[in-house]
Amino acid sequence: MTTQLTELDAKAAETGANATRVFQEKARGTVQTSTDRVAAVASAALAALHGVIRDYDVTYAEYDALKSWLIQVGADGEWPLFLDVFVEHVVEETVNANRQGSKGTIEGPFYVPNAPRAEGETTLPMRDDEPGTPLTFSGQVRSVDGTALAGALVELWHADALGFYSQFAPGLPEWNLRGAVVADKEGRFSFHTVQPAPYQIPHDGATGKLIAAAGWHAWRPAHLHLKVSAPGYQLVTTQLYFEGGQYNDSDIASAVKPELMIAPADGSVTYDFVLAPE
Ligand code: MBD
Ligand code: FE
Repeated sequence: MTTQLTELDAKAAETGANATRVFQEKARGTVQTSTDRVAAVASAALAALHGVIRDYDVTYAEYDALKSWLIQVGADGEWPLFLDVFVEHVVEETVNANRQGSKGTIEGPFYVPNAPRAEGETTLPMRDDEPGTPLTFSGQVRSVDGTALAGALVELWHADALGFYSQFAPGLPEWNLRGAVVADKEGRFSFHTVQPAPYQIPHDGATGKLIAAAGWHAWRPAHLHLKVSAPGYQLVTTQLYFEGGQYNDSDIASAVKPELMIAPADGSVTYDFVLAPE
């Protein structure tokens, strides 16, 4: 007998394996880096770790616990999750410190390229009985000089009302709650979807075990993920959060910014994006 799995059967190791595979597919390129820079960055990273060991008088038992935990992160496929939750926010902040236009924030581990695309307006792919409060999200894409960017691409992906992402949890249609709109002549776009729920890091993987062992909570606030791009402009990867949402002030991934708040009224909300030239 076969049993139909649902998203509630999600296992950290399967989610992690999917995230690892998706990352390997999109990050095939290697970066050209000089030996000087590798030596400088790797030495500094190791020196920072050596400093922690000295400062905290780390024992052999703790060193061995670290080793087995690191091995488990890999076995669970959770490097994309762990790094995006605890490290990516500083990379994003550093890389985009001087970029004009809309605020960005981290991409996270659950973006998949080439989602279904429509012109101007779309309803995200969803199940007939998709749970959740309906949400219409629309806006305009402009350049920093105010010009409307006709043909800009707005990609949207988010968790469902139970907090799970399609292609990473079982039982969900392939492109559930993932889609893209090509902005119209006035740079306008509109998505019909449902509000996502907060996202909880899986308990049964290495990342969840660290969170539990440290007594932290495992939640990200409810959020929409977006990528906005147009030829000749710098792509913005960002997220939008719901004003007053639970965990907005304690996001485990440190990715909430005050510029990224939306407050839907009567099921609708608008948010405009501003892109900087390349
Ligand atoms: C998410 O949904 C997410 O956006 C990030 C950054 C990490 C884990 C899950
Ligand atoms: Fe997310």
